[in-house]
Amino acid sequence: LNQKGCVIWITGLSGSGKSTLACALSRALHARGKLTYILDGDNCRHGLNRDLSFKAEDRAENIRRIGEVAKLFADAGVICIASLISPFRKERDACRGLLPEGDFIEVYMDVPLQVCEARDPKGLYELARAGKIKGFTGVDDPYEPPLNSEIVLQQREGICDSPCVLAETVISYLERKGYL
Ligand code: GGZ
Repeated sequence: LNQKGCVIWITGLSGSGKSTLACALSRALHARGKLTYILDGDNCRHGLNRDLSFKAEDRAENIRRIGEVAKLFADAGVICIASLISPFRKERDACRGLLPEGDFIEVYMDVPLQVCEARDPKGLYELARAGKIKGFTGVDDPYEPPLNSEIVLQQREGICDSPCVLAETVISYLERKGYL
């Protein structure tokens, strides 16, 4: 396997486009002959993390476990794409600390709550506003935006790039840093 592993950690609110970017990025990397693996928060919650709720300590544990597994993939030379809300700075930084300098690439989906809420792909914001889901990130649960992400993908109302364009931004970064 002629590739260097790393972790691309995509953080942001529900509906900010994390999973969509993960998918587009994975395809673009496959097209370049690279081996990738996506660890998606929502998917992992059906298996590895099915014992975890959305209360703060369980979210922290969700982040920690995904960070540890991502590290294993990176050690094996895979480009591991982790996409989960990961609302806490401290836990994201702890995951960064598991990897050699440079190998943890944080991508912040900088999308205003109003834009995510207008998209509401699964109708979860509506349920949260109606009080049918308690502790929903951005509504009545915190999200701590990253302060020093390697990549910030800013989307604004009416100014949203396609997933392919966003993926290309990440690809360019990986090229510049010698991962591709
Ligand atoms: C936030 C929730 C919640 C609450 C269910 N808060 O956009 P989605 O639907 O498909 O992905 C979200 C997913 C969040 O799981 P993560 O593992 O990424 O979260 S964390 O990193 O905070 O542990 C959302 C859905 O689960 N979902 N309830 N209360 N998102």
